[in-house]
Amino acid sequence: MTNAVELPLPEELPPDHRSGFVALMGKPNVGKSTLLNAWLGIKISAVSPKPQTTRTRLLGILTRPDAQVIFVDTPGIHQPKNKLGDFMVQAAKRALPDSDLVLFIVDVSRPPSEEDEQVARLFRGCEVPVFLVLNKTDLISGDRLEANQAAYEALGHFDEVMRISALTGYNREELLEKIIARLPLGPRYYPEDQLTDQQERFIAAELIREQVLRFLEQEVPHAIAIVIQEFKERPNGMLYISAYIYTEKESQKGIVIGRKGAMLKRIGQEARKSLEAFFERRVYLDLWVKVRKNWRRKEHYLREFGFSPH
Ligand SMILES: Nc1nc2c(ncn2[C@@H]2O[C@H](COP(=O)(O)OP(=O)(O)OP(=O)(O)O)[C@@H](O)[C@H]2O)c(=O)[nH]1
Ligand SMILES: [Mg+2]
Repeated sequence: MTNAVELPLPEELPPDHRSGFVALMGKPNVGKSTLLNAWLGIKISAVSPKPQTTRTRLLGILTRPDAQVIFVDTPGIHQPKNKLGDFMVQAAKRALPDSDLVLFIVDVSRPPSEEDEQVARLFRGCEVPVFLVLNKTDLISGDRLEANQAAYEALGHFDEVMRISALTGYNREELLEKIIARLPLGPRYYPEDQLTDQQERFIAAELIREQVLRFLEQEVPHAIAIVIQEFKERPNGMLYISAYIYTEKESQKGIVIGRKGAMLKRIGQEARKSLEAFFERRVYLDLWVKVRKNWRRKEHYLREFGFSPH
């Protein structure tokens, strides 16, 4: 009798297996998170038509027999107006030194702005390959597309330039193949069934915040933080999630709740649908609205809400 435990054999990977970290960088609202979700085939990163949707760095892991690509979704780089903005821009910039390849994602339906130039400057002297990804080609064609493309290409030296549409799928797989071909030979860093480095609670909070961004206007959605209080599976298989929606002011709390609670109900109904789709089971969602005065300017609140520098 021995106590020896039989260890599983290391996975058999082909000798030309490639892997690495691919940073998705760019100014807000160009489609970074949309592209990540499309490649993974599941929504793990919040998407909205409003700028500054993504607030923290998050990994999306794509595993195939021949490669493992670890995408790093980052907040859009912009001129920060508060401590949350500082945190977001720092989180985005920190993705650069750790990456094996960078995707500089732009919205080619519009000409470059000062923010695009700011992002392009980060890549100067960068040692890893940088691909210029011209997204949203479904919105533009002809001479305007040519002119915008030329203006983006003038922002730096790029190892690859590609027109895509994250939304329609145009050139999406072609770009993925080009990315993989540029990655170093290497092992799988994560188990094949792992999709992200974030916990389920984080994804749940983001799916709720996505609905807040969808239904509320102007500054209100940006002044929101979601904190999951309880995340439990009930014996009947239903997932029970309760969350606090924090606002910065009493007036914003009123807007989130809406007349006779109508807005909160709407947010809750839509969030429940996307939570059920993600977790593949029935969800009971309990939402509460609270105020944390000017939380985006206060270090201790940022930490409490999970935006800590490390
Ligand atoms: N027409 C069109 N719209 C797109 C495309 N890709 C993304 N969008 C839209 O652009 C908006 C912003 O998309 P996001 O993926 O949230 O952009 P982001 O770059 O992650 O933005 P931040 O997180 O704020 O930095 C959403 O309304 C998307 O539906 C595309 O290829 N074509
Ligand atoms: Mg995003």
